[in-house]
Amino acid sequence: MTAPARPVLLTGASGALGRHLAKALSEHGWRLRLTDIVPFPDPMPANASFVKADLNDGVALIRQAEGCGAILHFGGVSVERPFEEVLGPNLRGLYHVYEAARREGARVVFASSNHSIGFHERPTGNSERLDHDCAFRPDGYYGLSKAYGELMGRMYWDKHGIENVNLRIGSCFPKPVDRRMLSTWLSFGDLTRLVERCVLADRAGHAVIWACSDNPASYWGRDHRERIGWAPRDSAESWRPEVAHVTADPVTERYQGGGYTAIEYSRAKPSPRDAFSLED
Ligand code: 15L
Repeated sequence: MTAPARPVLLTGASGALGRHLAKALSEHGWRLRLTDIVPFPDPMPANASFVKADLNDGVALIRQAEGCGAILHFGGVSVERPFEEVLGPNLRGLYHVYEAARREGARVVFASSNHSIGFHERPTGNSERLDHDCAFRPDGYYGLSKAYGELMGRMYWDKHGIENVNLRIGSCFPKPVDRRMLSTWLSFGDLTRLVERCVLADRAGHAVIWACSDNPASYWGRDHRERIGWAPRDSAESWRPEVAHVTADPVTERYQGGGYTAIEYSRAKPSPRDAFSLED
């Protein structure tokens, strides 16, 4: 495995995905700058350094990104939270990441989420799988911040030529733990290989990738994976017998975002299925 010519900055290094990537990419010889608002909990990987910083601090990010060829932006609030808690780390933080990338001419790999499109209904067959250019249907303030990040990537590519790959991550955990994850699960191995291709691919432009493993029950179809040369190798399907569990909540079970869609849901009735196209 080749290592990039320039160091790579990883935000959110102390989170679950950040810790995994720091270790895995370091093992492949990558030079890493790690940052997070909380201390890095693991032994420092080879060729890596850590600086504690807040994503609200744009000057700190610019310093950390100096000389970097790519920024893996995995930092910020990673679950649904009230708007005021999401605002600083996720919205202002994205601006700081993109401004740092602009100064360095660095490529951004953005940990977006399925929650940017979480209010799409779950498909009933392969023909109804969602493509990357579907409408954003965020399922809360967290998902909305991810849609904003993808659009920020669109704008920085169109206006400044800053390349970016937006990973609509499904559910990246050691294994699927409920039935929804048979569709949304992303293995750590597939995540590592995906991030490697995002950085090493000759060209990326503005790309959007459904970041889930090769799950037969996936909700998602076309995206830009061929452009970067990635294909997932793992599959959630072998866990099916262990994860039969379905919640009793009709909102959770109806939409792709699962439980996030039901948080503070206040429609008197769900939107009618047969009128759905009228609401797009
Ligand atoms: C996410 O975006 C979250 O960061 C993660 O904790 C999971 O909730 C995941 O989505 C999911 O939808 O399973």
